Amino acid sequence: MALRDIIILPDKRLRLVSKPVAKIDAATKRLVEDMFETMYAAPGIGLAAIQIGEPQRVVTMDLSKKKEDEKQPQVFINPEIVSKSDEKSVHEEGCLSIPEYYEEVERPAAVKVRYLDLAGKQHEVEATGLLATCIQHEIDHLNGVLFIDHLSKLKREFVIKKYTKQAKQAAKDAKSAAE
Ligand code: GNR
Ligand code: NI
Repeated sequence: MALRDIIILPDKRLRLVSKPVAKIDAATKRLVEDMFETMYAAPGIGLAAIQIGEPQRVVTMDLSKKKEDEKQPQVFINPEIVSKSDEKSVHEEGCLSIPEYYEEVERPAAVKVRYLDLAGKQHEVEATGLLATCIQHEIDHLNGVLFIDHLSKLKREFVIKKYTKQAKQAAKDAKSAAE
């Protein structure tokens, strides 16, 4: 297993549309292991493969409440939303690729999701609550969409500007430290 770097806004790779997994093999299993290690270390409750720079339709998740509690690792390969409720709900979201920024997002309250597990078996789950929020957030990542895209243009542009400035400053600092 390997801890991987999480890519941060404004990294352009976050806008890629990830490719479906054609064949679940040893490399897929290694990718999933790296994703769990990286997600638990962050810590985060979900991770899309593109957040560690792999444009594949793979999602890991663990919605268990506390550190002491039993782990509940879940893997979603090639997840698809097959239906959405008309009813909406609002949940505060954050993203490991937009660290320390949190905002309320409105999304369908319930979604039916079809996906494959690591054995290649197909499942369908009716997601509500935090699972509904999180799986929609992750499937967005697979399509190059970030939670800030659901906010007003003003908020979104403010956030992008802030992280772009931070990235430029970090590059400058790294350069002067090397001199
Ligand atoms: O750790 C995470 N928490 C979270 C909280 C509310 C809604 C979505 C999330 S997902 C996020 C990790 C992440 O960035 N996944 O892509
Ligand atoms: Ni995210």
